[in-house]
Amino acid sequence: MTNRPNPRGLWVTLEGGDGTGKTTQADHARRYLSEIGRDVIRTREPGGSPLGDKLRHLILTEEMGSHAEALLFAANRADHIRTTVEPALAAGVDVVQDRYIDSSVAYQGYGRDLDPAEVRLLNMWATGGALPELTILLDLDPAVAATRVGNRGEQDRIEQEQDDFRVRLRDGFLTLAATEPDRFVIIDAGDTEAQVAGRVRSAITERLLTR
Ligand code: Z5A
Repeated sequence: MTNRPNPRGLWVTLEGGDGTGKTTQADHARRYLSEIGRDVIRTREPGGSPLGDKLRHLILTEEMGSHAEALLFAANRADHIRTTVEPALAAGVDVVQDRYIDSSVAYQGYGRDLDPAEVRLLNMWATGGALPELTILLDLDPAVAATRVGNRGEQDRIEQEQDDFRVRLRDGFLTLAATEPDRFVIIDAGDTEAQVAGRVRSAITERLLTR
């Protein structure tokens, strides 16, 4: 598959607002990489490690200010990268990851009241500057995404945010993608699951061929 063999695993993150289909597409991506004969793990943030899972529970259930929230996401990420993601990549295993630094910059920065540049800096410090080779941004009209999430029933603390937050969030993600066009691929997530999965596969294949 690769024309220049790379001993490190491929690190792919999926980003976007809630309800854009990241979890669904992370499953497809993991299955695709496995089908083409690659070792792959799937992970997520918040969570992704034993400590991360504890922090996930705190973040999603406790009321807290923006600074505390940003710091807990960064703490989760620092642990997740060092205990799960980096060891896998170093062993040649691909990592398909649901959310990463871009989620913090978009949610805690563009969506809330923190400075996006400061949120990015905090997270780059926490992770030693680790960035994925490919970030797939699933872009979807916030109203459609809200309908998808609403269909699922009970919502967590962050999912209960209002419409203007979701619009700021989407614009924030698109700004991030425009800033790093080599890392990001923007995919229209409004089509059927199978169509979106096809686009995700193409983005991964292309990245494997050019690394
Ligand atoms: N957060 C943050 O603020 N800062 C950070 O740094 C990080 C996270 C890392 C928890 O995340 C919250 O933390 C999240 C962001 C914040 N809050 N919000 N809101 P989470 O991982 O628990 O939740 P999520 O990332 O938002 O995932 P989600 O709500 O489950 O959405 P999703 O993974 O993008 O979508 P999905 O579960 O794959 O699909 C949603 C539904 O749509 C489901 O019923 C699917 O069957 C359906 N679906 C999927 N694809 C399609 C298509 N193509 N057509 C129609 N229906 C579809």
